Amino acid sequence: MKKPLIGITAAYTFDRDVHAQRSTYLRAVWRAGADAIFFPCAPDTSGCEAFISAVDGLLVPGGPDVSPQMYGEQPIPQAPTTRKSEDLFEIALIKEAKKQGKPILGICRGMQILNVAFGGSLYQDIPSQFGMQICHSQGQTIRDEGTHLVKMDEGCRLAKIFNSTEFYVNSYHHQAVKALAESEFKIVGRALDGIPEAIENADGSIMAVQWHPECMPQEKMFQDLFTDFVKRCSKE
Ligand SMILES: [Mn+2]
Repeated sequence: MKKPLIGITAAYTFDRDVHAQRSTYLRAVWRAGADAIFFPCAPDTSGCEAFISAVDGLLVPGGPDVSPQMYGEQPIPQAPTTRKSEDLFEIALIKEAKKQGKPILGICRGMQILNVAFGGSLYQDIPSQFGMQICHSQGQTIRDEGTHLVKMDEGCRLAKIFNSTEFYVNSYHHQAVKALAESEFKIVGRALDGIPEAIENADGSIMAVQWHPECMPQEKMFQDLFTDFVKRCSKE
């Protein structure tokens, strides 16, 4: 059987002038039995069709804040760092993957920009716009330990993959889904303060989580997310 190929968006690191992505995403995809290539965000979106045609699935990873212009808001002072050109490119990739029927897995920013791509909006900053009952920005140095609980809906696709409806996740986000893109998604998992932590669409071709399962490979249930994704990408 042909090894599936997963496209992963590469982010631009301004201070080093490098397009790159964290190796944890690569390792999670490799462990699941697929190969991976990076998609650098180009200044225009004309290459997206060829990019998506070349792969079996799209992984939309973590990264900087999504520009509030993408959902019709002005930036608040707590969310200063955005790159509109990358947002536009990633949204075009997402729409092309959906058009071509290629599975999409979103992680952290990936979940947020998927929601925005289909018409939803975000909390630009959870502490100032939603509240501070639960810490969603744990220290960056320890990435393989969960710090807050997520409760999943019984019977949703992601709960079936995880074989669990309540578990601890790592958490590195100060933005979150506000208005859900209801035409595409259901919220299927939340933190105990109500912040959305997992979304999926009706046919299961798009799933996304707000935490970083790729950083917790010691938890089999989180690697199972990538195994399931790669398996769905293999079906042709
Ligand atoms: Mn969280």
